[in-house]
Amino acid sequence: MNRIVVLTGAGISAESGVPTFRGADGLWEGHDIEDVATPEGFERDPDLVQAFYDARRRAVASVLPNAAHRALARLEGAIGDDLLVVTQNVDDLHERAGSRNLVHMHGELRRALCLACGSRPDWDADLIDRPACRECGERMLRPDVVWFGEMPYELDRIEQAVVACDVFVSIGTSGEVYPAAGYVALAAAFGARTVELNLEASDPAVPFDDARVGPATVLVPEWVE
Ligand code: BJW
Repeated sequence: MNRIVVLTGAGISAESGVPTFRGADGLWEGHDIEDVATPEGFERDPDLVQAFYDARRRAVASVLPNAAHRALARLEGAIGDDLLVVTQNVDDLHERAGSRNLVHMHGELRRALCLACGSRPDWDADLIDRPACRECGERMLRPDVVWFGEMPYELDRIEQAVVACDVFVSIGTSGEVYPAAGYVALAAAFGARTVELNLEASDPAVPFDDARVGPATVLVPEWVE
């Protein structure tokens, strides 16, 4: 058995037209991270945060998966559940490309989270309009995304897969945000071969066995084939 865990970040969706977070034209430009990606920012100005995520939900709906997303879906088609894709992205481009064994550790734009009852209904409308929760009827919906200081989703499942994998591949992530940034060291400590595919060489202190530099739409299909 050849178990593979692929961790993806904003870089895999960049060539689909979704801005990355920390690039020169990064998404945070014009917004302080503290204002739009923390629970405190949401408490201070919920309308600003809902409008920010409504705009991103609409932007993602108008773009398409690229060759990198499709290559990972092909790999899953070939090896099935021996591939787990762990994405930090809140877009749905992996599933639209055909990936099914997938964890959205930082949540999903296409879901809302009800602060009253905890349900996570599918949601594609604007949240700034303060719609009622379909489960409990309260108007306390927020985007179902993981902000700084909040616990990412499915950490047990991810860590079990990371320690058990033979190959760990990091695609298009800056490695600045934990716990995701720590998975390469964890995989290496448990004997996995580690590979990075990124537009820019990342921190040389991070222990990848193989680091390839270039765009995801070129490197990922090459690595998969
Ligand atoms: C290409 C490309 C192309 C471009 N082809 N490549 C001090 C030390 C350690 C930790 C902490 C600390 N202080 C605070 C913390 C914890 C904090 C954290 O990590 N902070 C750091 C900033 C220091 N983490 C948290 O709070 C997390 N929760 C947590 O820790 O809970 C407690 C806990 C305890 C113990 C165990 C487990 C948990 C929650 C983090 C939530 C992050 N949320 C966001 C927003 C999500 C919603 C949204 O999308 O709006 O997630 S922030 C943002 O960053 C988003 C991303 O998923 C995440 C990572 O960004 P990513 O994907 O790496 O994007 P970029 O832009 O940084 O990089 C893009 C990369 O692509 C670059 O490398 C480019 O080169 C490359 N690229 N084009 C290939 N074409």
